[in-house]
Amino acid sequence: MAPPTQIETLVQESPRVIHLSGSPAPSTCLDQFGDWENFKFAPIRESIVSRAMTKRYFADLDKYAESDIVVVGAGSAGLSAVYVLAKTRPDLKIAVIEANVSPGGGCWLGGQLFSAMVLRKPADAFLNEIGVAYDDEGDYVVVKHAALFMSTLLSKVLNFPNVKLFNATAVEDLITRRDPATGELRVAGVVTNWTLVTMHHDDHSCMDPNTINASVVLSSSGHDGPFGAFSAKRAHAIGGLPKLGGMRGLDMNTAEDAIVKGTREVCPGLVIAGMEIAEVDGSNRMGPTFGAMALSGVKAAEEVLRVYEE
Ligand code: 48N
Repeated sequence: MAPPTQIETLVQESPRVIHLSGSPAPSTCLDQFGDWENFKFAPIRESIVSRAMTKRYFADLDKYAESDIVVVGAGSAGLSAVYVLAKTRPDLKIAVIEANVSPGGGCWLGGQLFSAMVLRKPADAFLNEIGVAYDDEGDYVVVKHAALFMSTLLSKVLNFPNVKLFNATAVEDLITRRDPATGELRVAGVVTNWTLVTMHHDDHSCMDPNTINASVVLSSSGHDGPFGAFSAKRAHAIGGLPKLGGMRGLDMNTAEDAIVKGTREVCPGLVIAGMEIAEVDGSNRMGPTFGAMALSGVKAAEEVLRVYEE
C-alpha cells in the first residue's frame, strides 16, 4: 500500500484548515470551528435583534439631526471629501446621505462594465493616502478593480466615529434661509426621505420628509441616475444659482482639470464637487478616468472647511 501523502499525514495529525500548499494554516480566529456536528449559535430573541438595529438607527437620526456638514451622494467625489474632512476634523459631525442602498455611485467599475480603473497622476497620491495598490504606467496608474478602490475608501470612511452614512435615503430638497439684510439665499441643511418614498410622491398621498440642519452642505450627486446633479438643479430652481451650464461632451484632458478647479461653493452654504459641478459650469465629461473625482473631493473638503470656519 502506498505511504500516506504529506497532506493525508497532516490531516490525520491536525484536522485544521489545511492550505492548498499542504502546510498547516497559521492559527486564526477560525480554529475554533471544525466540530460542525455539535455546532450551535448563542441564543437570541427576535425582538433583541430588532431593538439592536432600531435603537442605534434612531439614536443616529437624533444625533445627526443637527450636523456640522451634510454630504449629498456617496460616490467617489463625495466619499473622497468625507475621508479628508473626517480625518482633518474629527470634532465635526458629518452626515452622508446616499439615495442608493449601496453607496459608491459609479465607481464599482472602470468603464463600460470593465473592472480596471484608471486615475491620471497626480491622483495616485490619494491612492497612496488610503492604501490602494496600483500599476504605475507613467502618466497614469491603474487599480486592478474599481471595487478595490471603492471598498477601501468606504471602509476608511465608515470607520471614522464622526461619520454617519444614511443610505437608501434621498435628499429631496434643500433647507434655505434668506439673509435679512441682503435677501441672499443660504443653504442650511437638507430635506430627506426614504428613497423609495421619494420615488413615489406622484402616485401616493403626501408622505412628508425629514430634515437635517447643517452649517455646510457638500453636494456630489453626480451627473446621471434618477437624481443626478440634484442640488445644482434645485438651487437653480429656487434662485440660489443663476444658471446651469449643462455637462458637455467627452474630453478627458479638459474635463478633469475643469472639475477639480471648478469644485467650489456655488451659493452660500452649498459646495458642489465631482461630476455635479459639470452641470453647473458646462464642463466636459471625462468618461472612464477617476482622478478628478478623488481630487475634487480633496479640494471640496478644503472649500467646505473654509465655508464652515467663515
Ligand atoms: O459616482 P457618482 O455618480 O458621482 P461622482 O461625481 O462622485 O463620480 C462621478 C463618476 O463616477 C463619473 O461619472 C465618471 C468619472 N464618469 C464620467 C463620465 O464622463 O461619464 O455618485 C453620486 C452619488 C450616487 O451614489 C447617487 O445615488 C447619489 O450620489 N445621489 C443622491 N443621494 C442622495 N440624494 C440625492 N438627491 C442624490 N442624487 C444622487
